[in-house]
Amino acid sequence: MSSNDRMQLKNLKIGIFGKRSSGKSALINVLLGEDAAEVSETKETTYKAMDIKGVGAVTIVDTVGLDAEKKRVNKTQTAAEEINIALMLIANDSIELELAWMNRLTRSNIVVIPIVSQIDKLPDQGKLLAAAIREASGKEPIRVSAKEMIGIDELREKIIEAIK
Ligand SMILES: Nc1nc2c(ncn2[C@@H]2O[C@H](COP(=O)(O)OP(=O)(O)O)[C@@H](O)[C@H]2O)c(=O)[nH]1
Ligand SMILES: [Mg+2]
Repeated sequence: MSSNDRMQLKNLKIGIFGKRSSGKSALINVLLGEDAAEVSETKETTYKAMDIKGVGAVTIVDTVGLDAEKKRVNKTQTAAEEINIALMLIANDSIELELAWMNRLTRSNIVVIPIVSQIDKLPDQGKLLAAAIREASGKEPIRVSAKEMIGIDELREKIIEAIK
């Protein structure tokens, strides 16, 4: 399926990727604007409907951690095959696994949006980490904090931009 074909799909799917406890579920909650997803590790892939103003209904696909056991990561791989846009959350400076996934997703014509998450925990609000990701991937990450509601509007705009 080409990138363009994917965008024609009525129900757009946005996958959330990242290691365990990188803040995937918490970010979904703030994107949804309500406590719809549990802020804890999910056992399998979960799907949540969401309305983005000006775009319409999208499905958010919450995945298990990229660093979970192989069997469960395989489920994440399956989920990756049906999405249009990927949010890749990175919460610390060990970024090799995420970069490898970003490469694979991009090669499958999926729009990847890198995100430095939980920036309220980082001394420089994630600026150094964002620079390292930009250097390695050529993509400028969005720095977010679900807890402090930082970068959420910017992320929403980026998603809308990706859908257009
Ligand atoms: N300080 C801070 N903690 C966060 C943030 N996002 C998530 N957390 C906490 O980090 C832990 C893991 O978050 P969760 O969303 O369950 O991560 P997931 O395993 O990737 O879905 C939980 O205790 C959250 O409350 C954030 O932006 N800032
Ligand atoms: Mg989770």
